[in-house]
Amino acid sequence: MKKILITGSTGQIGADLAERLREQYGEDNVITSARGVSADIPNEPLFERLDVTDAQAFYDIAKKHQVDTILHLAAVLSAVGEKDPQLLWHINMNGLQNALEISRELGTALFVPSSIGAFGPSTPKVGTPQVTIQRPTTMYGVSKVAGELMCDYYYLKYGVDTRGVRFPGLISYKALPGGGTTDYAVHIYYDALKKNHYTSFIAAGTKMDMMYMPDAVECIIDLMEADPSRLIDRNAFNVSSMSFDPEELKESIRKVLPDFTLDYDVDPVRQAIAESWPDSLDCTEAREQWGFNPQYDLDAMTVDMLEKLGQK
Ligand code: AKB
Repeated sequence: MKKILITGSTGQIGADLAERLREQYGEDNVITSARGVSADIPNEPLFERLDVTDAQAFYDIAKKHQVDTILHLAAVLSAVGEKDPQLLWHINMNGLQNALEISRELGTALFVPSSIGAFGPSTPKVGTPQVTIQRPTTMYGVSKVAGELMCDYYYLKYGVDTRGVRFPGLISYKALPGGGTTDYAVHIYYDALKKNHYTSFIAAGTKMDMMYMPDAVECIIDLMEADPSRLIDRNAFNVSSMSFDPEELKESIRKVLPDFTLDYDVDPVRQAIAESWPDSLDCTEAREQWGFNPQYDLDAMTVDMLEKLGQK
């Protein structure tokens, strides 16, 4: 990667990723972009307003900055998608189609995140393999499976350098997530510091894969910098660094805040989504093909989250 365009850069991943990429590749080589509906559009010199469903505008920005890599993060998440599946399909699939076509025309590499949402109730729940049954029951999942296949197709048919991972729930102190099922695992830290209490919309006993954002950011860089001759798979690699349910997360927080309490007001929509997803992914292929090596486990993440959020 030398010159990089990030779409959806004001979202949860983009905020951390842009900062890290500027450190590594230089300020002039990271172009951030987002639709501009958010109140806090960043005051960055290389920020572009971009609706990824506008093919011409997307192409013009990629061409103007002569980027060699597109990190396509703009997407609607799982819980919002269940409220408005048509909107999700429009943004996630038309945005992806544009990213693929632009990558084909301009010869850029393309990173597209998939998700644990690409799996469904008939997928093996524990030690979920890289290649397995993918019959998701959410529109988010449908778009992720279609997206993985589209990216593979463009690689096989046109030689576009597409790469992707299946992200688990991502936890960050910099930006809040925007309407996913795993969001409880971020909100809990904010409420732990503010109220020493959290009411979870996900039920006790519901395990999901998770990862701390610094590891997710390194994961994107490592995959995009990986020697292509080592990649047997491309779209998309299972990645995860921990798997827990709300009770295990509570116990981890209690090691730092002993009086923290947790109760439940379960949201049936997000609970059903969570139950349809795996408990724990098998990440062997990511480790072997490009050296996936996350640094944070649950307790290390909890200590860092509470410290950094406390400073904020
Ligand atoms: C969501 O919950 O929708 C996302 C995801 C796991 O892809 N965080």
